[in-house]
Amino acid sequence: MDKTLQQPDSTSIKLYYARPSLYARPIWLALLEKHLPFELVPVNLGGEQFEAEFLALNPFGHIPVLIDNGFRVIESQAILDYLEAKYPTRSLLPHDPESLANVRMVQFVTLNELLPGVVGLLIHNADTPDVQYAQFRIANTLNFLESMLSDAADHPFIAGEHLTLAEIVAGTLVPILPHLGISLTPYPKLHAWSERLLARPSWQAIQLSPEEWNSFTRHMKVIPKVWQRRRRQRIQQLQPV
Ligand SMILES: N[C@@H](CCC(=O)N[C@@H](CS)C(=O)NCC(=O)O)C(=O)O
Repeated sequence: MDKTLQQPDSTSIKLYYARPSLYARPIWLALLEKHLPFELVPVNLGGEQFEAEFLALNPFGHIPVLIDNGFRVIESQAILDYLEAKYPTRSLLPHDPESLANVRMVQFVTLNELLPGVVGLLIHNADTPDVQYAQFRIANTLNFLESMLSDAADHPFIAGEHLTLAEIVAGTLVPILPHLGISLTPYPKLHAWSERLLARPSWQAIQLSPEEWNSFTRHMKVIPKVWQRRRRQRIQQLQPV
């Protein structure tokens, strides 16, 4: 057996995360779907990400960070690729070019369109052009995702029969939209897909309570501005006088 593809021992994988983090949740799901043993290390995003100990792990001060047997990986999509290459037994990526392209499109459209749309909706005030643009980005993405799904019973996932990184990434965000007041009813295939994912043990294991969602949406109104201020202060401190 290729030594680089072996199963980890029970303590070798550590995931630095926060329960509601939309970037960390896909990693958490991938570890569960791959049935890998791992340890969760909570990071308090109220400031712990700016402490020297954490900056030594990720100089950009973001979660998620994955440590596997001493090897450090930052950036959520790089972590997903690493896990897939290192632990391919329960594969989350198709090999045929068209399915692979579909999966990658869904991953990146989710991160580059849907996620900024959702954040825009949470941080801006109602009835402003910023909110209208956020709503447009969300609806545009949901229409796109709806077009990527099929009604066929043997095609329950974006890439067909098997769950992939398309579900791991888009499936972290789409099912929470109803908590943010965005109904999935106009998107019947996406709605059914979302319900299928929510019924899986891995999705249930990472489920947040209504209180956690409320606290997350309240925090999102202020916390990105606090992070930005802390980052500017850090850059000023680093500048030569
Ligand atoms: N591009 C990074 C983004 C990670 C990111 O922005 N993480 C947020 C949590 S959801 C964070 O750590 N925020 C704290 C901060 O920016 O200070 C990735 O994909 O991993």
